[in-house]
Amino acid sequence: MDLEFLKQATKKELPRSRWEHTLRVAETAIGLAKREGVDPCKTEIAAILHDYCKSWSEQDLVHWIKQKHLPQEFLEYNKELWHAPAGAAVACEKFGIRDEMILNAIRYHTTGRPAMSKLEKIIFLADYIEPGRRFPEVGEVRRIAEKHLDLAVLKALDNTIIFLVNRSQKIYPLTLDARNDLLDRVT
Ligand code: DGI
Ligand code: FE
Ligand code: FE
Ligand code: FE
Repeated sequence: MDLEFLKQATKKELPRSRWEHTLRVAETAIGLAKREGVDPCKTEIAAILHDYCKSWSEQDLVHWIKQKHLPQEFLEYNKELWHAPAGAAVACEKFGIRDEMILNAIRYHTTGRPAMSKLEKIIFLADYIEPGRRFPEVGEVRRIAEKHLDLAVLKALDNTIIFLVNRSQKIYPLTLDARNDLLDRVT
């Protein structure tokens, strides 16, 4: 699949601010990929497509989750999660991407999961620390990310879980599983 084509298609699909976020995620992710010995071409494709479904209506996302037999339990959790599995399905069906490394990086970029690949961690982390992110906790995660991929992903998961708890929101079990798994790996 031609990268320029993917870029133009995604740019058309997203509002300007979300497209600019996508470009910053790609740049951040490629930097991490080079350091971590991960294929920068795969990284760029995953980054460009990661939020492809972000501006879809709730109705369209529910339709895809049902139609494409994505995990139905998503529907019981935060709507913010839905664009990630939908994005992986679109990458496969609309753009013909069959590389499971890329599809999983898109699929798990919001929730995380246990035993994430390096590419999955890179997309998850780049999404969290790209230079447009302004929340107070991001600086610490950026600093950790300069040296330690796992510790930075762990900190981002901690922060997201705390954020959700403080807002009395549900936490998708895979996010808790991802944190538990990383804790075991880093200690
Ligand atoms: O799509 P983006 O805004 O670039 O970022 P994202 O795909 O990482 O979405 C993150 C949002 O999802 C963030 O505001 C927290 C929210 N969220 C809701 N429930 C959960 C969750 N994030 C995780 N990791 N786990 C949840 O259960
Ligand atoms: Fe996202
Ligand atoms: Fe994220
Ligand atoms: Fe994103």
